[in-house]
Amino acid sequence: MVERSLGNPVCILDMSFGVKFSLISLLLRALFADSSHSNQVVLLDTTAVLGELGWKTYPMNGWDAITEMDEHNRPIHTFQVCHVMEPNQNNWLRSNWISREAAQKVYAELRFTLRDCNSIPWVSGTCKETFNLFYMETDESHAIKFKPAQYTKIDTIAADESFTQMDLGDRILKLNTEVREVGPINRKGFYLAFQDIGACIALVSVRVYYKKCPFTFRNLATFPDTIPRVDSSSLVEVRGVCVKNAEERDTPKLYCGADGDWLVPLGRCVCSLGYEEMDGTCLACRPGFYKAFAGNIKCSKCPPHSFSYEEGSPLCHCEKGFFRAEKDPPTMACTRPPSPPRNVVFNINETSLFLEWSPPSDTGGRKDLTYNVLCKRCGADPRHCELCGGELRFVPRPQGLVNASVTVLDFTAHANYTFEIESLNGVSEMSSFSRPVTAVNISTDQGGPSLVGVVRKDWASQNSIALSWQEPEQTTVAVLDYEIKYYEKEHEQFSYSSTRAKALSIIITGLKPSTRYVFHIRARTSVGYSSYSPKFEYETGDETSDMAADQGQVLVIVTAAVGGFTLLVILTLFFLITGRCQWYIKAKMKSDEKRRTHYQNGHIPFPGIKTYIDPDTYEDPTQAVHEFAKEIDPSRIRIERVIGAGEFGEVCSGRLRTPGKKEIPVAIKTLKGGYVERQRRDFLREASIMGQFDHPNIIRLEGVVTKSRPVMIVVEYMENGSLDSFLRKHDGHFTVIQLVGMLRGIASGMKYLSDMGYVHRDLAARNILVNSNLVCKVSDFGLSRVLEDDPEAAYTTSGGKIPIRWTAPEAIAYRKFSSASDAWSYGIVMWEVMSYGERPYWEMSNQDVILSIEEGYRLPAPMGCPVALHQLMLHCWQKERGHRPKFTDIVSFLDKLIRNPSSLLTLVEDIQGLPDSPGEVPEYPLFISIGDWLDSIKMSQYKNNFMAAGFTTLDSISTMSIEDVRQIGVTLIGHQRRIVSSIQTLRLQLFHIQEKGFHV
Ligand code: ACK
Repeated sequence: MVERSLGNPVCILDMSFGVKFSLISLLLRALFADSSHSNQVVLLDTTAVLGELGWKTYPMNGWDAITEMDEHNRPIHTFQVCHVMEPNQNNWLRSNWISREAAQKVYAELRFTLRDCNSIPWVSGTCKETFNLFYMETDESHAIKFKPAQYTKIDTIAADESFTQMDLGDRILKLNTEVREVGPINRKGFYLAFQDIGACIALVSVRVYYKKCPFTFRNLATFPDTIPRVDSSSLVEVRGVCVKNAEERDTPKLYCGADGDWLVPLGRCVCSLGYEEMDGTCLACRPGFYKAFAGNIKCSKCPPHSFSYEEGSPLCHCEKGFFRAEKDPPTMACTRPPSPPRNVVFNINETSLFLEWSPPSDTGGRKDLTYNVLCKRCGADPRHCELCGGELRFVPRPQGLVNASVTVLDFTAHANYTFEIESLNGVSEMSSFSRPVTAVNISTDQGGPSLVGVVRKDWASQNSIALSWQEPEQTTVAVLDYEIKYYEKEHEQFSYSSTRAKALSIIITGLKPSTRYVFHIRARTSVGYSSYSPKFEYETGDETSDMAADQGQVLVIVTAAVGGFTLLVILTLFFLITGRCQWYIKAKMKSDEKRRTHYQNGHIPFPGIKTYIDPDTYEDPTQAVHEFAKEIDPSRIRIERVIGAGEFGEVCSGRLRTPGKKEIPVAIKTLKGGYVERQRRDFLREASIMGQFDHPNIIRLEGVVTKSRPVMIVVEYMENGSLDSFLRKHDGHFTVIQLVGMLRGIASGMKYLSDMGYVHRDLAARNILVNSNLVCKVSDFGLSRVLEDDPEAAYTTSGGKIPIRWTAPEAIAYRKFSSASDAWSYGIVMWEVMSYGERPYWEMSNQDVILSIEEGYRLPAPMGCPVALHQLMLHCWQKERGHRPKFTDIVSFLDKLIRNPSSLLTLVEDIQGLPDSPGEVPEYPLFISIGDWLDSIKMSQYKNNFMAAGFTTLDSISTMSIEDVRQIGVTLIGHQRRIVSSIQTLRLQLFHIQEKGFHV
């Protein structure tokens, strides 16, 4: 190992490097000083090693270790080799053992300069411009002898830029940086080795690191340092832990991506009772404040008549004399019992006493005011009272009165009563003070003594009771008539009835069967009413009690029934004869009607465009197939290869001959033997659908074979198979314009389908086929019926389930499939295309996908995705389905992009790096039309004004002033301001985007 200082050059070329070391050291310090790698864990950094590096060289005179001190007297370790004059070089430099630590995937970043061979005279043939990087994994951390054969090659490293003698003269430094993945490494550590085979290199620094998702706070939860998986397509799901004084609302989760980025925040923690959120932590509420619910709300001031002395109070305590009822929310002021009622007045006649009062002057701060009325009967001395018995009736009731009045019935004549009325509210029970009442004394002088004694029941039927009573024995006054009062025993307080009788008996009719009634009777005399008789309870009879009813009536009923039955038989026979044809006509009409309404239902056919007809509306599915698909003679088909397995049988490729035409390649879907009729129908259903379409971006049906076995569907052949696997196979191979071209084709096919009123329901890259010219065509028209007819089938179709990741939320939630839900799926297809067949939402579970969509999460832009395309995706994924673009808008937007390819130059990564909001992803406009923009600021009513004035693009409005807005007819000043302020924001965003070459 050679370590030496600078002033000792061994050859011209060494000297060339020597001249540059001070430059390199300065540059290195600068480079590393401002590069922050928060998601990298460094295992080795030669620029940070203070002592000797101790790396080994083989042979000894191959690589040279040069250590220079920087201005802070810290060593800078570099290695150089430059034996370009001598042939057959094989110089090795080996690092020390590097511990793997927790890494699953390790990276080595090399910085080096390399001399251009052409700039060195006389070296042609021997001089090289590359070196090799090797590694060897081992658990042994020292004393390993160097044996080149044990090392595995990682890569040949070439310089992006080499320097010449002239550069040296001009003191131009051309430093190369190359990063390589080391491994896979499963042992405890490894060595790196650098093999030179005759180049002129200075290895200036080596940094070895692995990536991690760094400890982070998100939604009041902490997430630990997490090492990504080796497999870059799968994410690590990490559960967060709530910060102090916070609790889980939905399990907080993040996913750690391969590059050490945290993705897809789900769930959250919320501050507990008595704590509020402040800068990502939960702080205790101050005294005088409280927080009664867990959640991200602020602490509130204690409500009136309550206080809190401590910090972190979940509740405020009531002041003395104030209370909180059990069901009172903590946000409510503390309250107290009400003052007594005021101004009691009464009104008495022979039968009833009406009491009325005014509400209390102080309700105690509550609305749940009620009243209780207590009755006392007093003697001549009002101090000697006793509680009234049950003889009095209160309507509606004596306690818990909501209105400030009550009617008292059945009081005794010539008596003194005292009624005490108290007011109560929800906290009266809590107060230990005695309750204030308002009392009123009333004497009932109006009534006379009771003249009626016993009231007898003579008989009872289901609906009537006959009563009788005795004539009063010794009365001095003449009885004019009797008043009979009665009510259902169970519903006493609700209502009563009364009737009059001149005689000493009465039949009361209109009663309910098997019901107990209470009766009492009083006499009306020339000097007024007597008191009521005592109460008598009698019950009406049940059905059996009417058995003795008039036999004649029974006979009439039986005769009528027999007659009715005969009539029924005659009528039935009549309908049987005439009804069959009626039924047939109706069924036929229904089927035609169904077909007709399908056109009308929410879909207005475009003039000149055919409308899709659901084959299920045909009574006979075979008729539908033959209406829309040609029958092919199987002798014209030559099957060549099996290319896959379909839902119903093999998919083959082959050739189709048509007389007078060129033979064409076709794909042939077969229906495997042993099928049941339903499977045959479902299989051919796809042909009935496909046969109705004629568009360059919809898979073309050549015909069907139904009259011989096997049953077949013959379609055009698509050389590149399905789009998802095609893209995965050709990861990164296409230009953005090519990808946009594919997307445009799919959108155009979908526009055709939606114009025809057909909803696909399973639009996904796997259901798009690609031909040899990269033309994409929509296929797979099988799923829709299964999903529509059988609610269970959503989970049991060929794919197994409703395609959650591709399906719009309203279609998942309540099966609202429409062209707008197809637009959502189209957005997902865009994402699949731009990520070369990545699985949407990666390894997240379906449940998590649904949840995260609900929470507003949307797929981020795939790497290298132009802003304009991600915008369009986001537009397709609007929650409100009416806000999603129509396929016709999508096609014209993509056309614009294709016509103006510079609009695709700005990638989402570029925008995210804009300087406005350091560390954060700035919002870029999610609108593609004036209409969307106006919708978003709730100014949709002005769409026509903008259009009429010629403002049709976002570009065009960016310079509008308040005066311009006024001139196009926005008269309200508030609306003018809102529009102009939104334009200003938009202008800023557009400025950034247009700076980078993007135009909406
Ligand atoms: O991904 P692939 O190659 O494309 O595998 C599937 C397989 O058959 C089962 O569906 C392929 N396939 C289906 N229809 C066609 C077609 N019209 N042309 C070529 N390949 C097709 C599909």
